[in-house]
Amino acid sequence: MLLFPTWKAGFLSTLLAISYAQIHSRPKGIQTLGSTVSRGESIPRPAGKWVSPEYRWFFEYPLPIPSTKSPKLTYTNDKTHAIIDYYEVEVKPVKQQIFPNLSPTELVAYDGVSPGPMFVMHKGREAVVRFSNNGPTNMSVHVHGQYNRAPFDGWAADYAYPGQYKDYYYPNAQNARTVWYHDHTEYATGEHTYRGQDGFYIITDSEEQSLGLPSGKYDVPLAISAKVYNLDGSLKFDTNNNSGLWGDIIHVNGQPWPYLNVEPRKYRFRLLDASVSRTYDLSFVEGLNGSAIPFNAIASDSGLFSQPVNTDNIAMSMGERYEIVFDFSGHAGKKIILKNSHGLGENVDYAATDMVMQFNVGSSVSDSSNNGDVPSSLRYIPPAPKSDVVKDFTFGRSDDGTWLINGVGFSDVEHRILTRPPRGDDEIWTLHNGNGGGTHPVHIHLVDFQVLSRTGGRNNVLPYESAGMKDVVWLAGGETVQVVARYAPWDGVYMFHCHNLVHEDHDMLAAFNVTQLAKWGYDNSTIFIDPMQPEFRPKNINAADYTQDAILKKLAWFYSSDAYHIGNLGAVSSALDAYSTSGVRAPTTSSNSRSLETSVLASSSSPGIVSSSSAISPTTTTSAASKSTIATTSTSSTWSHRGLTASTRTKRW
Ligand SMILES: [Cu+2]
Repeated sequence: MLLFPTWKAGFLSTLLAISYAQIHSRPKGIQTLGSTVSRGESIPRPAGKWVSPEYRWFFEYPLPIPSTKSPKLTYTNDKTHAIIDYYEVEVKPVKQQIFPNLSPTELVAYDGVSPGPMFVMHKGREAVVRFSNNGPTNMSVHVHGQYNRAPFDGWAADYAYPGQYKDYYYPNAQNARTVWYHDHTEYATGEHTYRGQDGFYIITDSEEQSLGLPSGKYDVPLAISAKVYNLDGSLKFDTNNNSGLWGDIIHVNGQPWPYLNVEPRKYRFRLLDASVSRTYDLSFVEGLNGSAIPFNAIASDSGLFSQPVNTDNIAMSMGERYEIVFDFSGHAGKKIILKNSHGLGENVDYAATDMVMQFNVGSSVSDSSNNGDVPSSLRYIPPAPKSDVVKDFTFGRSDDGTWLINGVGFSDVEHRILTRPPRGDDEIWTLHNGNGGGTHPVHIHLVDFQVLSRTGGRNNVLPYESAGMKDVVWLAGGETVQVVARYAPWDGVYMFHCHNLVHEDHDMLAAFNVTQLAKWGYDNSTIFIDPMQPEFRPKNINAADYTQDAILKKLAWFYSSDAYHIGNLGAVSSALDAYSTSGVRAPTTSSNSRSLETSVLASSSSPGIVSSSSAISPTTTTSAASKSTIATTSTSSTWSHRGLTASTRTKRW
């Protein structure tokens, strides 16, 4: 048996000391923790390896809770009373004190806070968020976990330069879920996110609210990330020869190893792995020889499970979210540590990367509402659809060190659209971990999927992976994973990629094109399929666009575009259901999709600045009611812009 007496008597009192013996002796791989935690007289002081300056303030600073963003104004349509909430976020540099003994750390963050302000969206209320780039680098914003139309999905080449802004139009039409927003700029997503551009975006709905889950101050988002610092307190971005950036300083909501004072009752925690490359195996432990404390996992990336999953650990990779309900009621007056296990996957472990944060449990409960048992039934999730369409994607490293999907990267402009699912089709994608090994959290934009199988590696689907719908699946070394999704509700070009952001940026990012189904009655005048569609591109910041009048006009213009209208969405879903069960499948390629792709390729290989001649001219000349997405052959459109005239539309679609 190996022994690692790594904790020394330290300098602070009353906290816990952790013996690493059992942790370090475990074989590699994901396991339930049987950790050894001993109560000592002093703070645990890791004697292991540091890359950053040694951090010594464990559990001394409180967990920051992101503030909830408020809309600046709200648009209401006169006729339909539909609502669009309008928000403004500014990307800007900020200095944040991370090390108490070093200079503040320079970040570039949403509203100058990292993580950024938290959006709490109510299902059924659309939103437009204007992101203004007053930072030093390009910016593209992806709301990860929501089916945005392609021009608002943060396409990597659709970036705003410093001094530009972009309006992102969001549907908020899906079931309650923990979504997050982060930068997605081509070849720079990792560094931009690392330096501060991420935040929570939560969708709630009445079904979720009726469940009596812990809410308000008992519903806590926890974004976990890992970073490296230089001696002067600045961030160090070292990708280790593009293998990964694991980081030795663990942050929760931007604060290294924080504490949270809790009451002895139930809490809902929304866990997010916001790290560049670090995966986690999380568990809660208390006291000497404490074993992992069971809790209920209730949701993952795409919302609530059908029923809670009792577990004593959660293994998660980058981009994944898991929600849990943890009950502190049996731990009054105690300290509970949220731990991470060492020896996991491809991680490089450092002195204190096996600790995340601490909960100081008080002795009394100030509010006992929503503190009952987790309901045994949380929501209906349909069984995984059957499909005989199986597509293979291999995530591997080429000889020159580049990370690719089926040998293709995002810089391979002519080939990066790897597949063309017909709109509404159910497809099984088989994801293989290929050359070069590595851990690849695979994120597919647009869809919610179900994890069907995992062979090799861990060789099983974890109970909390199969209990709900997801948008990221962890493809660890040696593994093959199958996921099934319906490629809906929108057509258009979307990305899928590895969420190890170092891999993504070098160059494990590709695309798929959900193709239209003209023969099923879809209106071919529908726009939004080109993520580089000119009128939605970023614009130069100018005061005239920020007046209330200009904003309301813009919102009316968005509303008239009929991008998401709920009534139409219902019709789309019904038509897709009918299509999907009809057994008839449309061709997988068409001249239409090909010519669209030509446009995408051309626009994304250009510098991308929108000239003033193609600047947006808000119009509200067509009522929404006249623009049905379904069952019309109308080609009328109020949209006129460079490259999408009526004649080219006919040719392209
Ligand atoms: Cu990867």
